[in-house]
Amino acid sequence: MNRAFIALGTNIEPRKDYLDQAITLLSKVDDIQVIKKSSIYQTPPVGYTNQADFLNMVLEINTLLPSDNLLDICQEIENELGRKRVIRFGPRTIDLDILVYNEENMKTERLTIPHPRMSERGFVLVPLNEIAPNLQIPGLGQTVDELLVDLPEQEKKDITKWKMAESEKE
Ligand code: A4P
Ligand code: MG
Repeated sequence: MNRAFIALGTNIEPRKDYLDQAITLLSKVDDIQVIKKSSIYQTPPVGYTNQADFLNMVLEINTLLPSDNLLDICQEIENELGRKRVIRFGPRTIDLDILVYNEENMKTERLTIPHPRMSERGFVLVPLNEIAPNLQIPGLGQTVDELLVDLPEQEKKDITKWKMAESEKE
């Protein structure tokens, strides 16, 4: 059994529905079990800032799939949920990134693990720290909580736990 962490991000409404649907679709795959879910966080956009705030969260999964097949599944789910690639780092219905896969430290044409930008990103480290603070990030020699402590305050500010507005609840 392989242990992996997947980051989810969305900034097109209905954002909460996209997160829920992505988790449902992942859970439906025979060879994937969702083990842990972080809270949902509201986060200001990073990279390309002229876009709406994101909801981000992180999942821990067990899977029998090799990492490249796991990426296939992530991309199929992105496509199924209407992901369009218009602007790099731009608005998206759903983004599923593989953060960590076992102790792998690898780079192929289509897959880099650990995710190359994860250690600079509050929107990844804050939810990951909630479910796996002691996880060692392969190749970095640091745990998630150590990376988070080292992250500049600027990257963490305005990241807040998200609660659905009363008016949006069914
Ligand atoms: N790829 C390589 N390694 C991986 C991996 N570990 N997991 C390749 C997933 N994919 C990986 O990704 C481009 C290519 O990366 C894929 O074809 C895959 O083969 P993409 O999802 O098509 O494009 P993208 O999402 O625009 O690029 P990427 O690299 O995922 O973007 P980032 O770096 O994740 O940035 N601000 C906030 N607050 N919250 C966010 O979630 N997300 C981004 C996207 C920018 N700003 C954000 C957020
Ligand atoms: Mg992506």
